[in-house]
Amino acid sequence: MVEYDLPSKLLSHLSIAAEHVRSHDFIHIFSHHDADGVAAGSVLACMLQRLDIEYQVTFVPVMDDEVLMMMRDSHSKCILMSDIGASYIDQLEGLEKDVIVLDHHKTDLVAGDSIVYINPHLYDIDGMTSGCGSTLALLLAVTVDEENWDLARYAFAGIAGDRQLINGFTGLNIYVGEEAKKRGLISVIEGSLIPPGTLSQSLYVSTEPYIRGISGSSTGIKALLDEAGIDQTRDFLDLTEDERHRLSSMIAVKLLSQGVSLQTLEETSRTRYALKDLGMDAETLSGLFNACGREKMGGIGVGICLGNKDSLAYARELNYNSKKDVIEATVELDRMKVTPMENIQFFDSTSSGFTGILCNIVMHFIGDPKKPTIGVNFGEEGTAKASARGTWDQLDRGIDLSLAMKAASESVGGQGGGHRIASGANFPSIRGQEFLKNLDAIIGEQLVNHAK
Ligand SMILES: [Mn+2]
Repeated sequence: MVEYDLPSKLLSHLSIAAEHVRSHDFIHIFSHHDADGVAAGSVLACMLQRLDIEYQVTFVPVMDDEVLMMMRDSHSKCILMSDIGASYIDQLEGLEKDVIVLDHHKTDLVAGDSIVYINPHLYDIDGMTSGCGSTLALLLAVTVDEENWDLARYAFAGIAGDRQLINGFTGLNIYVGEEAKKRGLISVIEGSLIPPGTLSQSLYVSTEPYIRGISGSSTGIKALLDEAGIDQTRDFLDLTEDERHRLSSMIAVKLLSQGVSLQTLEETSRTRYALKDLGMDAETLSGLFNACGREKMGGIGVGICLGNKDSLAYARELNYNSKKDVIEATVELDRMKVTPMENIQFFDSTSSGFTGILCNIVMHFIGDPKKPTIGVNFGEEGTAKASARGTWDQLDRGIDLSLAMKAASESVGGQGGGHRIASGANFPSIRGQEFLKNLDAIIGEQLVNHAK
């Protein structure tokens, strides 16, 4: 059992926030619209519902002046923010309301005295890896009432959404994880390559892993499961250990013959966390919250946390439909082939528009794992949008996609940048070939300079 104590400053901030919450009869929650934000906002809404406090929830794509205006115009005297707020923390006092901010994004801005501001960075905890919006929302909910620990299951979906479960629990998530395990709310499932969910569906829309001939193919799935001796209607969570091993090994063989790297196999077969009574794991629920947020229906997430079965069914359908669009675009791309250049590989995503998503899939499951993957949407009005994805291994060999995309796009009158491992660029569509040629050369130089 891992012992982890919450920082005392955090505990005192949480009890101040809880007191503020209890003093209102109507609270307006504002949260981000991604999986973490939807989970966090929904956990908070559920907390207020149980306190019999009236509430309104607004999910937003980004914190900006318009959102600030909405907060000012809100009929509530109390604004409770989750997964947003840090970037505006110095301006919130101007709202002249009771403001509570639960955010995990790093900023140098300082909060006004009257703002209740909770952020892992304030306690020297890394908010990028070790505590997110949902972690903080749950901590507030259980500070208000210990009975709210059941909401940990939904918070875990948010934590998974911000990819804070990838390397096991760290920081604040250790505390939340251990408490949730102790209460039997989450259980650890050993990693496998089988996509979670009902097999006939989860294999069909599976892009992580994308299994050539299986993903997007009902006949392929039937043949695979017949050979494994497993019925298509079975759920990943109900498989026996033996069945799980057998099916996972069969998928591994397929992926290896497809050219997938061992590292990707390892990353894909990561540990899963099953959520008690919900019949799914944290990443799956995260996908549902994400789909709700993206479709501007974050309120469905609130319904899920409140235990509404229709909300859950609706979110499942939303998510399945969007995944179906992605898998169809992936199968099509796999058929069309990715174009190899000397140091990079390239595909045209104009017809689907899923540039970033396809880039990840190509990088890990379709293309050459040695070369960075570039997707270009030649899109509307003469401006092309490109995404680039690399692997840690490529970074180790000297590749920096942030610098390369910036230089290549600027060389053709565009702009770009981002992270070393993933970045983007815009440039005039008609200069697309020139852009790719320059990018290929720049990556080549990076490799040569590193090798020296
Ligand atoms: Mn977040």
